[in-house]
Amino acid sequence: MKIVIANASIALALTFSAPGIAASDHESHSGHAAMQIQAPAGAQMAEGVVKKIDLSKGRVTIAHGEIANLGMPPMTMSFKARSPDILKPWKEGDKIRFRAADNKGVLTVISIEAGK
Ligand SMILES: [Cu+2]
Repeated sequence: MKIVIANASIALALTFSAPGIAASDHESHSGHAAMQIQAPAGAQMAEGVVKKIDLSKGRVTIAHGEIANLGMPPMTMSFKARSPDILKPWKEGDKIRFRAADNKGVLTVISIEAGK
C-alpha cells in the first residue's frame, strides 16, 4: 500500500509542471514560470505532522521541520496541495515526510509519504 502511494507520488511529481497544472497561468508558456518551480528531485524531504486537511480547497496544514529547499525554519503553516488526491490517504495527526516547492509564489506540497 505504501509502495503504491510512493510510486504514484513520484509519477505525479514528474508531471508537476505539466500544462494541465498551470493551465490557468498565462505565464506558463514563457518558460520563465517553469524555472521557478524547484525540480522535484531538488526538493528535499521535510518532516511534518498533518494538522488539518481541507480537501475542498486542496489545502493541508502541516507542523513541519526545516524545509531546506525553501529556506524555511520549523513552523506550522498551510500549503496548497499539488492535487487534492495526494491528501486523501492522510488525516490529522499523521506523521509524514513531504516535498514542497515554491510554485510561482504558492507554496505547494508535491508529494507526501509516511513519516516515522
Ligand atoms: Cu513553513
